[in-house]
Amino acid sequence: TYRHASFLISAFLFISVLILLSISWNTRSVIGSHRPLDPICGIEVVNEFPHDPNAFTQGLLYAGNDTFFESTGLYGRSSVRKVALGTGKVEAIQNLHKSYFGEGLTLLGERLFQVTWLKKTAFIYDSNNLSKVEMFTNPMPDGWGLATDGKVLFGSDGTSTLYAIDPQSLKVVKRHIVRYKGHEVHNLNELEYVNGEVWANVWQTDCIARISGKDGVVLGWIYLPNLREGLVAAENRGIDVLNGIAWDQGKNRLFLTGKLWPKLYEIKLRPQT
Ligand code: DDQ
Ligand code: CA
Repeated sequence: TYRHASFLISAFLFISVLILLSISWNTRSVIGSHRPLDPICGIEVVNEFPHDPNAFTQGLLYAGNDTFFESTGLYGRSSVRKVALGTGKVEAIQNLHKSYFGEGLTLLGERLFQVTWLKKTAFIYDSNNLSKVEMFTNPMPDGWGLATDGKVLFGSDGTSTLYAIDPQSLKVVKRHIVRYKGHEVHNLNELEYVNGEVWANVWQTDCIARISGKDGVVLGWIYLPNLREGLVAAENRGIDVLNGIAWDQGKNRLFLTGKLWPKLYEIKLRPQT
């Protein structure tokens, strides 16, 4: 009957709305969804993979095809390397001269840009074979982090300044002081460009700042002490700080590791409760 049918339709609509609400609740702080991320997020580990425990990770990026490029530091152990996701196997490596301490790394087209610590020397490599194609002078006071939105290079130098560098002229074209509610955020380190934002590890903390590349305003924080503390609890005494954010734009996957960490994590964000 008509009343029967209209009752069924109403019930169906009501249940659909409930399902949609529960889906949007569950995905509400998930990157790539349309809802803005919560200002403070925690994390949940989705996967963990092996990572070279001798890699003093200073730059990390995802290059597609289950492959990372990674820059490592320490004198005599600095490198740029191609690493397989899943196994952590180093598939190709270019070592730096022992006078250089490798730092931030980013990939634009087929060119890998790498800066070094306490020296103005920076390198460009061919990402196909890691051969060195060029040396240039880092236009920032020091070399810490690098990332790119596909147009400019973003850079950090351990201060509160976020730099934008033109990849052709290799000059600074813009700079912003990074601030959270008016307070300067210092020690910006490894960077990653994620959906229009620049994410930065804050050196010696378990925090990632989500920075607006337009004005340097910190839009939110990702708080993740559990990864490093878990490793230390599991007898990994020699490990250093969280460092290394890589974003897989294609599959919306977020990866994190740290200096001398034996593991690399795939994580999801969760609203901090
Ligand atoms: N930085 O990556 C934060 C820019 C530098 C980390 C330096 C850590 C010190 C390692 C020991 C250096 C030996 C001269
Ligand atoms: Ca990165």
